[in-house]
Amino acid sequence: MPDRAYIPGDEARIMTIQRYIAEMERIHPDATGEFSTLLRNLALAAKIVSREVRRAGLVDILGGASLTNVHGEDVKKLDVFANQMIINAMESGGQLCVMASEENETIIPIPEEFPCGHYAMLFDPLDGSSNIDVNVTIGTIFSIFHRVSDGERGTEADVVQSGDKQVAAGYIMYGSSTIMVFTTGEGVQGFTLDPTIGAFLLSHPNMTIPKRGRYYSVNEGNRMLWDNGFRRYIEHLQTPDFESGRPYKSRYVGSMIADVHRTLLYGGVFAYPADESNPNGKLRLLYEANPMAYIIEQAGGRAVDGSRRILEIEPHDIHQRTPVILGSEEDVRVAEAFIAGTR
Ligand code: P6P
Repeated sequence: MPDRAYIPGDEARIMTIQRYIAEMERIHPDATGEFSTLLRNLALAAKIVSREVRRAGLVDILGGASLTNVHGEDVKKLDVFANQMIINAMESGGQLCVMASEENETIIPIPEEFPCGHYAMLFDPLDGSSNIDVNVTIGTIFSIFHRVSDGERGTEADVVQSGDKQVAAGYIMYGSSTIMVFTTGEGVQGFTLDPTIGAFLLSHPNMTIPKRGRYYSVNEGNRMLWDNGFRRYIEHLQTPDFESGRPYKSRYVGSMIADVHRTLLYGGVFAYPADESNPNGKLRLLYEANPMAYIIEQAGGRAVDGSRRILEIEPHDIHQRTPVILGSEEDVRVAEAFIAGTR
């Protein structure tokens, strides 16, 4: 595996996502190829969604559809397209027994005409969709489990599992470039789409998050709604103390993928804590918090709900919410101390 990013002209060292998956299969003799095929199909869906996101402003796909999703939120046409594209790309492959999506109230069964596989996948087809019309970075988040049910078809139990049981998780970010970042439990790899050849190329091998950063990322419009401990934590970050690198810089896109990706690369903390209007937090545990927490922990960081690891939370509902504080380990532990009142 190359130990540095791809350099143009360095063709001999091009590592496409296909070659990477094949390499992973080769070094895991028990690999059946089913998981590899699943990742390849997901990469294909990502390329198609990426193409539509890039064209959105040109083919009048912008603007709200006359639909709302299960949460009563105005669903943009691109959400609908991305959701259906991913379902179409994944349901026929034979690797999945069931899916679940932010856009669907209940599980998405695999149609009878297709074989049932050994995996279950949850996804947020287009996270940050409120930013679609203003051309701000959005993305797809996914979380993959082994199935646990043993019937003919998959069930809700296959997707309502704790984050520690994920076998893979990641995101595709449609930003200045399209990048697919994922983990299969052996570190975090980033692949950037080269649209001229339609291939994802390994651009960020073995991603690790700095142990501490200089950025915090939170919606400060909720400041008066936070509990006292979290508010004191943010004030701590804003208090000048040049020896300890404070004040931190504030960065907030409003698309979880963009804010988490920057935190992964630069360090610091991203948070959407509980507040008076969102007592359980705003972000969804199964298809937003869990996959991002798996990525961050695999990169050497920490991801909590304020008092425990997100990946330990025992879920009860596909769409349940959780507070999220994730990022550099040292930064998150300081946040936890303020929330616990020990600082
Ligand atoms: P707010 C986008 O709608 C999203 O689900 C996440 O991507 C993002 O982190 C959060 O909500 C933004 O929420 O309340 O700051 O607009």
